[in-house]
Amino acid sequence: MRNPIFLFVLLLFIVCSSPALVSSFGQSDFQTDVTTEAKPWTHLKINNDPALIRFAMVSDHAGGPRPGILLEAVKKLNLLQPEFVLSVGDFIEGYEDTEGQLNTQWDNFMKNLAGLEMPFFFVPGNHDVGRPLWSEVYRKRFGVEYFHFVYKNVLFLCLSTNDGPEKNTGISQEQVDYASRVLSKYPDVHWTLVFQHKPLWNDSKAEGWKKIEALLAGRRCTVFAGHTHNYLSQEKDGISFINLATTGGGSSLLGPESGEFDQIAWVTVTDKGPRVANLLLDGIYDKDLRTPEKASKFAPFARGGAISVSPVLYHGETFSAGTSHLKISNRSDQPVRVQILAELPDGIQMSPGSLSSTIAAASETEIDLKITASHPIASTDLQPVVLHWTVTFDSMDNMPSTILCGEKRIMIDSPFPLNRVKQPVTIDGDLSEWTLPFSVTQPADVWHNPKGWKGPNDGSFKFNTAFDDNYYYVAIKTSDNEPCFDGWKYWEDFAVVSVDGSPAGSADRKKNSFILMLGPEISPEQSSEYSEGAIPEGVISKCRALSDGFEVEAAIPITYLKKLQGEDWKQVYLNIGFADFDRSDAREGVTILFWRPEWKSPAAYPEAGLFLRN
Ligand SMILES: [Ca+2]
Ligand SMILES: [Ca+2]
Ligand SMILES: [Ca+2]
Repeated sequence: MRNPIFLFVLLLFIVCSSPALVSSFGQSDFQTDVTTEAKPWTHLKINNDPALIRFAMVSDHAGGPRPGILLEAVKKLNLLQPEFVLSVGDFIEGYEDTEGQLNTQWDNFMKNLAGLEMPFFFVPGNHDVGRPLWSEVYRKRFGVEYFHFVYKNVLFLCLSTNDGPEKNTGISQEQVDYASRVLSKYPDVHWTLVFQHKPLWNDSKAEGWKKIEALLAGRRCTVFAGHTHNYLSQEKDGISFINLATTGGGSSLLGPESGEFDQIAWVTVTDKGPRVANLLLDGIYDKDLRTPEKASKFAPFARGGAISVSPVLYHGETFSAGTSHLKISNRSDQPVRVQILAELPDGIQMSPGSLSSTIAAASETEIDLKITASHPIASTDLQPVVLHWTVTFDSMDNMPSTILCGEKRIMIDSPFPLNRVKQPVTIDGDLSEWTLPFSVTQPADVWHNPKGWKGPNDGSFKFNTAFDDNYYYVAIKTSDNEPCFDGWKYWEDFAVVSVDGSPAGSADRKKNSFILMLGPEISPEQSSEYSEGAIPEGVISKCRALSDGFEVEAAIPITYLKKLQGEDWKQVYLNIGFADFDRSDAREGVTILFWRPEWKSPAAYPEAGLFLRN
């Protein structure tokens, strides 16, 4: 094929006859059959610049070490597949006086590191080289304590911060001279990355370091250290100084905000410099994060079904005492530790008040919880008892324990009298004709996003319900830290009113129920579009926005109840939910706070929300 014209024609033929080839993007590895003008992607500037460097870092492993962490880090580094791994020292505990003892420690460390699939670069810490003998052992294994390498035009300068007299903290003049020579040799590298154990930039007496810092001035440079077991990122004179947390070193593990956590740092050197992603070791999982086997073990607890409580049911206008039945089923093949702490409403005691026990594999436990009021409490004021539960599956194979937690609410419930209205009701969104004796400061259910409800100041409500010859009424006033009425559907505040006019003993009392969505910016059309069940003809409602929530009045024609139960209708089931969206808490999202368990919820019970005509 020596004819260049033939070759050109052949190429042209190949390009024109295969729309799959996206040669115009210069992405010869990318092929597709999408030929439409609109594309199912944003653009094709694929992030695959061969100049990119992607490496990982580990931090301190000594000082009260947890040796299982390094093994875990090695597994997780292999999952992440960096090009290589850097470190900032303190690999072994040190503090031994013989070469043999030190070598035993190194052998253990190297054994744990052996599974790492990519190169690992050693930068020594005070536990590794902080005494002359330790330094001697280190050099026998690793040759030098400070060194450099250049990779893809980036200078990696690895220093030793235990290079003072007698191997105390400091950087010797010899090492300063070395750094100076290296920096002069590579004045124009794309970036300079410095790795050292101690963050000497915070040490005013670190003379050797000060000289190196002066040499770094004006360079595109990032400096990494460890030692403090406490993450801190600082900026000084255009240089980033990053102090990593731990990878197995002593730590209270209080979490990212306190800087105490086990980590891998993932560093990508781009054309604009390094981008650092701090990955919590506990946040990296392999593909078997959840398998059918694990799902069957944890799901009953995760969904809350393994722990159940019965409601405390009574009759009368005040509550004084009752019993709830708590049942915990462990269907897994290992014992679980269960802790339960009760959050009690004012004036309520529970015995026992807390529970801490181990439930054997494939077994269950049952316990009676005696609930008493220190003085009779009006039914309309009663809030549920909240049981905060924690279930721990202890670690089986040197991986973190699985801790699940959640809440169960014990409802204290009685049928309520349904009264005639005290004075005529006008459906105008103004509740001045109403008293609102029902107070909901602790919901029975927090729907959608349980963590999104921060307590009564976030969302609570009061309501009342009554009837006259023409209508059955509901009036609600919400209290909200952040009223929001300009969203869409769930992304704004509104009330959910569920009504069931079925007669007593009805086989399926949900069959005749309907749900109204009522909010200041929710139109009747919107309400009927999203509501469930057949809304009876003639329902009227009005809402009014307030600075701290909203008010709702709704009237349902009494014919609805008469049709289902006859002229002599006797009862109605009611539930009310306050759907609260707060713009400043969009992360944890919308919550629906239900007065009684939602009728479809597993926590529902037949007597929930029953009103008997008075
Ligand atoms: Ca009114
Ligand atoms: Ca709120
Ligand atoms: Ca709100």
